[in-house]
Amino acid sequence: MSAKSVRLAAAALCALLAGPALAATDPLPPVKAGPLSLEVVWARATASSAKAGAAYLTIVNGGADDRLTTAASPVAETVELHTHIMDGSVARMRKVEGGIEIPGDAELVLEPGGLHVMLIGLKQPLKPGETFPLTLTFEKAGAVGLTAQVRAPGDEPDAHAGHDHDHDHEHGDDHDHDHDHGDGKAADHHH
Ligand SMILES: [Cu+2]
Repeated sequence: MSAKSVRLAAAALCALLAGPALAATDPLPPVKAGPLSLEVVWARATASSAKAGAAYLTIVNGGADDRLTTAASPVAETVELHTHIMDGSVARMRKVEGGIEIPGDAELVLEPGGLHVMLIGLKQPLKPGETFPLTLTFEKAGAVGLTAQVRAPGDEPDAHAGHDHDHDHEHGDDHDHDHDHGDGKAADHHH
């Protein structure tokens, strides 16, 4: 190989390596299970020391009521269905007993700060750009095998893309200031 072609090859390799980090992750096609459509299945990237992670998705139900009863994934020792509750001004996670209700003819979004699939005892860090299998079992629709995409901060889907972000941010700032004199437990809320 000539020196020139080596340089070209190196440049092509650099472009290849830089590409995925800069490009937004396109969601995988929806997975259908009876009247359910399971869309934008993703998880937050985790630090190498993290023992837990969380996965999210959008469930569009074009039929009757159903219930998400269990979840499983080979990347974690235990997978639970969680929600967040407010304990005073502090958001805490809580396991959803009996599963997550999936109302008929409606769309349910599992997202940061709300309902989520909790991955406990991660066997390896969740790295941006990687995918992992996630099985959700519904009372009526049965077990559905999905592929979750690990997304970096800044590449997370926004279920509220139509909302006014500037307003949300201003509100969030006000909230922080109001609670400056409060407790330090706000950090308890990891996702
Ligand atoms: Cu949780």
